[in-house]
Amino acid sequence: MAARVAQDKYDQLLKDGFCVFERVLKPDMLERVRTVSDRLLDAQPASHFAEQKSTGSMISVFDDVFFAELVSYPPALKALADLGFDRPTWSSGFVISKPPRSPALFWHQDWWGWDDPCSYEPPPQQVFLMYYLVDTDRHNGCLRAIAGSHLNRHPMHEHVDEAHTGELRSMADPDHPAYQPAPGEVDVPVRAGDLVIGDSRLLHAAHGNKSDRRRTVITLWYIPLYHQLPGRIKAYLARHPRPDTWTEATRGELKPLTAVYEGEAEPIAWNRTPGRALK
Ligand SMILES: O=C(O)CCC(=O)C(=O)O
Repeated sequence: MAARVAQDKYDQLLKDGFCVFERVLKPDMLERVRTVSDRLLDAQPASHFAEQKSTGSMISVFDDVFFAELVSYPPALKALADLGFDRPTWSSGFVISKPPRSPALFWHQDWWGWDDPCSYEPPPQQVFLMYYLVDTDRHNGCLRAIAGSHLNRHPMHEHVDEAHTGELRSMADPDHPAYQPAPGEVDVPVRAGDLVIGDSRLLHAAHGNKSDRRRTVITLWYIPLYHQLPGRIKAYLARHPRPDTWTEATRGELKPLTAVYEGEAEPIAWNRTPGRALK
């Protein structure tokens, strides 16, 4: 990628909180990701989708070690390196799929280290890499974002202080403001195989899926500047419990992406609620 284009994407990530890299998943890899994701989705009981009515599904990628290949997929690591993140680590990921004719995903942000002052500075602590497996638009549930909300307080913050509550996931109150349009929101439609990279502090949501087809996204969480983070955040990330089926991948292709911390700091407390320091 030309240095100028990469710089523009980096600037957009810092200013707006997200940017898009086109056609990152090659057709054969896209097909393999679809096959594995569909298999996991087809194996879920109906109760899973009822509990996740707004999200659609929430299946850990640790359920299939195939995803280690996606986590270490060279074109994705190249996109991160183009942004200047050439020593990222990786923590977790999910298969999030909206069934046909399903409702909107609530507004939320995903950062969990709000107690640390670095959370109120521009460089991203954690980024999502989202791969949509079908072309998306307003009709089938594309991503929505409130540009700049990773650094600046927005009225929506008042409504979704506590992210990902069971009530929001199961859509206990469909009239809750978290499901409504938000001032200044933008749609982020993409083509299957494009890669959306975004700051975990960004307020984002998704339109409902009004189509007859499943709309799946794979969200993977990376720590782009792990080596620069405070010890207590590193200590938290370096715990990474993983199933036995991932041991070989962790020692192999995931080794360069695995957080290691040898300092004395205690892991930071998990806190998903932004503090008043948000401008
Ligand atoms: O379903 C979507 O389009 C977005 C998923 C999401 O918000 C997330 O993974 O944090």
